[in-house]
This record gives sequence, C-alpha cells and structure tokens, in this order.
Amino acid sequence: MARFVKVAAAQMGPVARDEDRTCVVARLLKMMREAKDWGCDIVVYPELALTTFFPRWLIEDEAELDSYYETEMPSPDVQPLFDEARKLGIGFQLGYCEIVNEGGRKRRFNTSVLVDKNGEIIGKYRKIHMPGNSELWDKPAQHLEKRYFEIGDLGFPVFEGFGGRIGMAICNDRRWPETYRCMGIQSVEMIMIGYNTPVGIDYNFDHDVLASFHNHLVLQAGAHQNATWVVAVAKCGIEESSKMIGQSCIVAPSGEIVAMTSTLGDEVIVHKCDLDAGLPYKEDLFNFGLHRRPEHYGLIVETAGPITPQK
Ligand code: CDV
Repeated sequence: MARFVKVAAAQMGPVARDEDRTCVVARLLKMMREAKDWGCDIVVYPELALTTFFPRWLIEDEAELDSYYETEMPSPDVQPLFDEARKLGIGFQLGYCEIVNEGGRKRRFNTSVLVDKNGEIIGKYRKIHMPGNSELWDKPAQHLEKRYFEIGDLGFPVFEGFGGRIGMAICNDRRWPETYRCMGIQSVEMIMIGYNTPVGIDYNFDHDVLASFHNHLVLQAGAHQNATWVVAVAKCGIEESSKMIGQSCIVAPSGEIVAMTSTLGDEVIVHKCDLDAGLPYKEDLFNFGLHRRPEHYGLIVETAGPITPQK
C-alpha cells in the first residue's frame, strides 16, 4: 500500500532587518494554516526563517549579534508555532540560529528542527557546509557565515516520522553530493532543505545567471541518485538590497520537479508524496548493497589545497 505524506513548502519573501519575531511568526502561522487547509501533514520553512539573513553584515556588537539567535527552541516568540501545530495536527520543519552554552563557551549553529503533529521536536540538524568567509572580503557583498556559525556536530541523521525516514540539510549543504549520500545510505525517503541564496555577492555575473539552474541541478541529482523526495524551500526576493533566488520546489525520487513556486514572496506549494516512490530505484538502479562499490573507490579523504592559477 502506498505511504503518502502531503507536504507543503512554505517559501518566504524577504524579512526586513527591523521585522520582529512576532511579525515573522505571524507569517509562518498564516502559511501553516494554509497548508492545513490543503490537508498537509507537514510544512517546511526556509533556512534561518525567523530573521533577516544577517551574515551579509559585519556585526561587531555581541548583544546585537545574539539578538538573531534563539537560546531555546521553542523560544517564547516561536511557541505559538508549536501550539498551532499541535492544535491543527500538522508537523513542521524550521530553520533558525541557535546559541548553546557548552563547556562554559557560547556555541553558535545554523540549525533546523523537525517537529511532529503533537508539536514535539523529533529531530535536529546543524548545518555542516558553511559558505563564505570569516573575515571581510574584497567582493561586492559579504557572506560571513563562517564567522557566525560553527560547523554542525550532529552529522546527517535520519529520523523516523510521518510514516517514513526523514532527513534535513541546510542551504549550501545541498550543493554537496555527500549530504544526500550520507542520508541515502540510511535509506532516507524525504530530505527537507531550507535556503537563502543571494546573487551578486562576487564578481561572477555568469554564475549569477546560472544560480537558479544550479539550485535545481543539485536538488534533482541529489534526489534521484539517492531515490528520495527532496523538499527545498527558499527565503527569497530583495531582502535589505540583497537579491535572493526563489523557485522553491518539491522533487520526486525520479529527479522530476513536481511542484515549484512562481513568486518571490510568501507562497505555499503542496504535493502528495508517495514515500514508496523511491522503492523501485532503491531495489534496482540505486540498490546500494548490490551495485555501490565504495571499497573500490580508492577514497581520498584529504581535501585538496587551494588551486593555484596556471601562469
Ligand atoms: N546560505 C547559504 O548557504 N547560501 C549559499 C550561497 C552563499 C552560495 C548557497 O549555497 O546557496
């Protein structure tokens, strides 16, 4: 019998620097109710959904920087989302910034949580592939994620929930085949990915032109090569002068996009996903046990150093 999960991708338009959590959570609640009206089991929100994408600025005042992070989840501002999820009987996946005090040290992560229909957190992931720089760079715009976040320390776990095996990744993770494969070898059936992808942060206009293509290229390849659904959700539009791509989408294990947003604002798209749709691939073309041969790959684990341009 088919196992269906009706999923909503809740794309967000820009969040202004002075937009407070109450206002943002009201937007998230509106989309959660819309998803419920569509009969959805779960709604997926973007990376760093609660605030503007602050790594575009150098923030030296620690109190100001801390104001972008949650010290607990749910925090009082986000509690209404958990309450509404429980009331409506709908799950959600939320990206946010996390501060934890461990070993007398403040640790900062770019995090997402998976919440079930009872409003209980059943999974947590911390972003591993951190793009950008830790210091200011000589480019048209800054991207200081390496300054503001540690590399995630939870691996790529897969969680039992919504009748299947669910994994999470965050933004830049989606460009790395290892992300999907780490979950693929755990027989993941649906991967949820939030993103904030600005263009114009370096001098490569040719890369900007291809940004939306590259977004779908990696999502579709990751989904198909690991026989999993992928739900990819943007925060997009022009946020504090930064242009960010949209085209949030739901990708089937065949690699086909089955739903995609058509605006750069708050928009909900829905698809009824058959979690068994990956099975024919898992049993045949991508039967890892039968065909995958990692012991023959001569695996190089060291990362090569920077490439020196040829004279
Ligand atoms: N938030 C991100 O991780 N953004 C990166 C950009 C900076 C390239 C991305 O991979 O979309």
